[in-house]
Amino acid sequence: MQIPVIDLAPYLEFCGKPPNTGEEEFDSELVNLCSEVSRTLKETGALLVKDPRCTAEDNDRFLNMMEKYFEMPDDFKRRQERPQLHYQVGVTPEGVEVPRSLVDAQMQEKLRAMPIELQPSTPTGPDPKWRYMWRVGPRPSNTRFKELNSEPVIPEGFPEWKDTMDSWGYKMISAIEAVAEMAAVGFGLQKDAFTSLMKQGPHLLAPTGSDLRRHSQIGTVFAGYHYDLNFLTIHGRSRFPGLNIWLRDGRKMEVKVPVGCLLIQTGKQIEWMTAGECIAGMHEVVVTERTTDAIKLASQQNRSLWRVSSTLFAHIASDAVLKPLGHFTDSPLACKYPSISAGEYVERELAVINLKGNKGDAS
Ligand SMILES: O=C(O)CCC(=O)C(=O)O
Ligand SMILES: [Fe+2]
Repeated sequence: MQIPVIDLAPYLEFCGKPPNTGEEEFDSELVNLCSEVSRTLKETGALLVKDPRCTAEDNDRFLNMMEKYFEMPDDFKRRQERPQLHYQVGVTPEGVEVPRSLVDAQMQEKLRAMPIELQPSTPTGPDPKWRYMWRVGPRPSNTRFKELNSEPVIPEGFPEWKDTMDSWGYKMISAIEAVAEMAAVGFGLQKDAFTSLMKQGPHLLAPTGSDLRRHSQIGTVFAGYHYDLNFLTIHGRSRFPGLNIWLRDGRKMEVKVPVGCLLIQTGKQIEWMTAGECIAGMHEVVVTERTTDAIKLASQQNRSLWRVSSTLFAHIASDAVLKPLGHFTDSPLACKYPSISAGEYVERELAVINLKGNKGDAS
């Protein structure tokens, strides 16, 4: 099975046409496109999109800067560490974030029941990847969740930082917003059912950085098997492959993002709002043969040997309530998804994966 590539251009063109009252009727082609988006998210937890606003050049500019950053000495990078803000801004050093599968007994039980060839790699400890969290978009002036909505951190000596991060971040959020609208229509909800709750959300451009000079052994787990705790995640193309995803039917798939395309993954917050119609996509990042091939090529070409991901976590606003939306309130599974503020939900998840003090309960 291949994940289809959805070209967002026809949808964006329609939405950009004047007069844009937000009330226009979609033609049957657009309705079909929206259904394909929601169906693919439901069946695979992933989607490839092409957005004319997000170019391969934008992605490259971002990756070049992040490679330069992750190549800096550890003590320089640790100056951007903000554990007191739950690492939601600045750098997260290697060896901090714990993959959910390492600490969640229920998840471990499900893993043991999977056929051996489909089981994920077993992480032995915290992830060896670094990460940088850069807040994108307006922050709420008043929130119950200050740590999740903190001032951004800018490393010294990177004058292009803010512009590069913001421009790539805004572009990827725009792509997510289009997908979120299309998914809402496809799921039979109001077009803005998701996007209205994303306003002032703690969206994070959150590239991971993995040092392939130190960790290049096939089977090395950079990010252990987990789901994302946010609404939808979007990734530009990484220069080094390694991401495996699990489809809803249990099949494991190595993801190949074509040049100029973006990968979308479902997080726990869309699962909540659709009462499990769509479930959070499970995934891991592991060194594979394709990764080592890319390492050889990069070495020959004298390129950076840091694997940088172009990951952006789009969130529901911290003070908004997560609950099944619209007709999903009538789902028999709705009781599994009780109302909770998105910020409280995020804090509970962060505690489990070691990013917030006072470990939560993983059950
Ligand atoms: O490094 C990557 O490609 C993605 C890592 C990931 O799954 C995450 O950051 O949640
Ligand atoms: Fe992830």
